[in-house]
Amino acid sequence: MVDRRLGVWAGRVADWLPGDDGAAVAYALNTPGKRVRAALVISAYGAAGGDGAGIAEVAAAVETVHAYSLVHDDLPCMDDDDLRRGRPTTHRRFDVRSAVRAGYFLVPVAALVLAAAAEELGLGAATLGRMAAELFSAGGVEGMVGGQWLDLEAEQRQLDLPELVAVHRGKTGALIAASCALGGLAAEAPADAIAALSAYGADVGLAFQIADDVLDVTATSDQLGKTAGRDEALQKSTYVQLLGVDGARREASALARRAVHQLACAGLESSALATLADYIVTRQS
Ligand code: GRG
Repeated sequence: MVDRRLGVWAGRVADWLPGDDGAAVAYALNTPGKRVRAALVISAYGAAGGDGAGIAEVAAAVETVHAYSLVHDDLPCMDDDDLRRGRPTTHRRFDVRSAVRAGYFLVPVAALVLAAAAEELGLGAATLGRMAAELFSAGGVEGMVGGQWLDLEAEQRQLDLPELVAVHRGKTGALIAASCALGGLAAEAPADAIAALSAYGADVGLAFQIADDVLDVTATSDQLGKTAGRDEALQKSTYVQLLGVDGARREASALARRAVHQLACAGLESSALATLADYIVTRQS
């Protein structure tokens, strides 16, 4: 459902922006990701009692922000990578100029997708405003941008555990927590349910990045669809460095268990969210 919607937006953008710029945006939107954030939005919405098909458009808005972050993360001035989602990174497939522009262009596209989602779900301006604040503050300096900035600033320096938690919660955890909160907001759930979904998301978000640290040393580039061993090459601090592979795996599993427990304590039992928490720490790609 979400892939289809991303494909529609990719087509619109390619019409608006002729040439390589539009093609680069379409390429970034159409590449086949795992759509974990999309699955979290849709499952959180269901857990909060929502039942509108338009939630897939909310999920597409989150995946659009995520797609931009991957394009820019792979640039030579950031993690400088050649492979993403089993394909050449956007700046390798096109060039740095088009990839930089494509990334920036995707941010207002995400806002348009979110607005279209609110209209489809029949949500009012106040709810759309809360959803936009949730998505773009998670994507901003208090979240993803801030975490990425810390991550880049800390290359070649050994971070301690609290510093590493701040990097991981920001660059990866914030958008994942927002995915869950957005599901609750779109269902117009009570504040305590939204807080519980957000707390679940924050824990699985940190667990997701810990699992990523583990996979970077245990999986192959073929399995990951991106270059394995990149953290060591870039001299990044990781959970594996601080706790070892087994210690990092234990920490990720404990966070996933706590995430599900927190939901149960708030009266939000969801087999989909429990399955996703488990998948996030046992995935092989
Ligand atoms: C201005 C400093 C500054 C930053 C710009 C580029 C950026 C903002 C942030 C990068 C955030 C980022 C890419 C974090 C890594 C998150 C992560 C683990 C991505 C991989 O997610 P998956 O495995 O990917 O869900 P797929 O391909 O399955 O969607």
